Amino acid sequence: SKETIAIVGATGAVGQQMLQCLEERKIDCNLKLLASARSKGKVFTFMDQDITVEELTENSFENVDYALGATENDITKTWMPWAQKAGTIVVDNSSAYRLDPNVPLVIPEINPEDIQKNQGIIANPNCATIIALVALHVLHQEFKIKRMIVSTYQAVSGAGVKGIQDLENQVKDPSIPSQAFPYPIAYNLIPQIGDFDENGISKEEWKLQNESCKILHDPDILVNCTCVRVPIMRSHSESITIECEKEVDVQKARELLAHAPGVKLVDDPQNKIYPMPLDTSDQDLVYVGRIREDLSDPSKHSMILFCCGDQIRKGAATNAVQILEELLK
Ligand code: 2RA
Repeated sequence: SKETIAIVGATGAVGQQMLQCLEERKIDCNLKLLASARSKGKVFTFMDQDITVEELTENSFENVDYALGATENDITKTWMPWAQKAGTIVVDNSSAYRLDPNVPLVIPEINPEDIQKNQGIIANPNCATIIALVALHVLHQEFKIKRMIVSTYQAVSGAGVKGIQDLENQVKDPSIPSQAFPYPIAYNLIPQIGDFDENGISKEEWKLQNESCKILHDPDILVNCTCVRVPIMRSHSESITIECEKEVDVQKARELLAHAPGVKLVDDPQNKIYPMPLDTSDQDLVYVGRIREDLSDPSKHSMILFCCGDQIRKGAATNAVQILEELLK
């Protein structure tokens, strides 16, 4: 019989993308769409069937085999116990459980073996982490990364539908105030994503450090990250310098990336070929380019690259659905 799968937070940017990914990847199932009371009754189509959004309540997970979580942390923490009580296995896109030692944190191209260790919850990494590590994984295997210095250029979609609306509104009328950001985002950059700690490091900046160590099973990786919100709709871009244990070989790096899972090598700068959000949006690959030796490091242990990936797809929904596919095998 068909599995019953629920999308929790079905009407948000990520929840809607999860629905599209399930259909694209032909995951035939009994689909349940759960959301807040104000979305109850909305109808979406899945596999040519009309499905009506139900209000998320304590009993929503009865007879649900798997759930894809697409709600913010505080909401996720209210319904997760209901899902666990019902025996539903959850792939959660919030950051609530990512660092919990009992919860696998998974990018299927990197550590799929961790999925089976789950005790009911598998966490989907942060979008900026997924996009960076899909690009870096093969380089870590070859050169062993000691430290990464990252600047991110994060799309407004990371702040959900409100973030998308802010950019759409302000491009037409810059006087319209932001709902999702502390300042106007059109024609601007905001070097803050999440609250700052006492060291002036934002919540988003800590995620790359903490999640990379867990996903790569390497507690020694050091990350220096600056996360910036940019007026781009749905793709995150990242400028990354890696300092490695071994001497780096840029040609070798290109060959590895050309065959790396989830990666598209887009690297011919002389011909103006490099990753850009307009090319990466609404598809699942992480584009990697601008690969070059870091000539500021005389030890030849450092290399620089630039990558872009769709935040709603590979940065969230697609990665979660890939984890679900592994669970369904
Ligand atoms: C953001 N990565 O971009 C965070 C959450 N999606 O806002």
